[in-house]
Amino acid sequence: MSETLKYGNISSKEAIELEEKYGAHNYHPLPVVLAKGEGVYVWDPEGKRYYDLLSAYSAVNQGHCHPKIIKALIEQATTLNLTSRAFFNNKLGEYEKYITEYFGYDMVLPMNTGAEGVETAMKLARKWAYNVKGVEKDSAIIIFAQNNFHGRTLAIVSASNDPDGYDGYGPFLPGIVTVPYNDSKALGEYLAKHGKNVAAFIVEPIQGEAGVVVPDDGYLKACFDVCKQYNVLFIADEIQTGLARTGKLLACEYDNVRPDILILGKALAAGVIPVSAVLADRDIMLTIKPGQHGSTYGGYPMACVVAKAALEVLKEEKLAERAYELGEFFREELRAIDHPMLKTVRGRGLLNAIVVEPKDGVEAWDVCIMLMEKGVLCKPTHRHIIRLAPPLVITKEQLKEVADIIASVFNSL
Ligand code: IF1
Repeated sequence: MSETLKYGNISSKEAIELEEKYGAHNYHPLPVVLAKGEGVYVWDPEGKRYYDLLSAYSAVNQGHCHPKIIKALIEQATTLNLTSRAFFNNKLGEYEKYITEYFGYDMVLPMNTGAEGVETAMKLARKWAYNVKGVEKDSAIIIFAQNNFHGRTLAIVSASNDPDGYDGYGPFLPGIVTVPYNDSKALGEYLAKHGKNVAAFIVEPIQGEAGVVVPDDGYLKACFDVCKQYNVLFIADEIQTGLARTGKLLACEYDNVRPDILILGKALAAGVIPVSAVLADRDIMLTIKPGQHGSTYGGYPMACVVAKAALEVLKEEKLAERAYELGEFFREELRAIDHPMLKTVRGRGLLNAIVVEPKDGVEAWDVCIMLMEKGVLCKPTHRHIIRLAPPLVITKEQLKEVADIIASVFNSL
């Protein structure tokens, strides 16, 4: 490689070779190496600039290296880092007050990754089922929707029906069942038979990994209502859909649903550090007692100040409203692309997907490679779906440029 380096001290080629040789092969990334990010842009080591249309799966809603959030991080990093929860720290309580008032819940349980948030919600649901609802010992059931994606732990992949997610990892966690997504009747029928033992129903308001599958209006509300009928907790995994991504602070707002347990992650720390949170009211949250759950880093001072800044930015920059309006504009632009390989455009706010009709061996992956060459980064899911989710700080002009690049790629096929 004779190209001169603009960022860092190794080339794209060297970076890829090192990962190939020394890293586990549990991913298949696009052949692009990122060395710098700012706002909606990322750069490779050689200095080529790209639009980021993935935002680290909606973790970077506030944009790369947001100045206010990075300032909070640096100030805290040079003051106090990890304390563990063996002691109190002077940032946690303030953050807990802020986030619970922000979302309208009594209490929060802080964790780090999304998967930990989902695990926490599952544990809470079981505790609540035994201690409050009165389900018989060891017989609580948690219902998931088919084609879900909630993370990678053994408990969570026990609810997966994607062989890549679960195959070879058995035996699986008992007490889990699935019902079809976007089918509140199926949920109701299951509850009519087994509702007595059901602790919770866990659902993504829009299924991300399944390909940005938007359910019918009223689906979440109907599920919520039937859960109430059988005294079952309605749990929303808003790790990907929450925090302004879909044009509302929470995607559940589209159906006027307030989940009994709300799980947040990803953009809660703007892609800076892993921060997740589980929110609920006291009757649920206080079923877990001291020593019964936790995490070394959960609620550490750095997480608290970064998450608080990340939440403030959503409001200060009106990112939910922006995502709503820009989403309408972006889908309109994309729908105007007239090409037989572009089958459908769907989504809400700035969580969108293009469904590609493969032709002559050209699949979503190949389209993503062509977009990458033209300076737009996105990732295919399921061979025929391309997810489009820019940081919410993107401008209308930038979005127009992205739509034009996408149009030019389709028109060259
Ligand atoms: C990867 C997918 C997206 C999530 C929801 C929990 C989690 C996720 C709704 C777990 C995580 C990520 C994980 C990431 C890829 C990505 C993803 F394609 F795998 F499905 F976004 F669509 N609930 N989603 O979307 O959060 O533990 O990862 O913090 O590489 O696995 P986590």
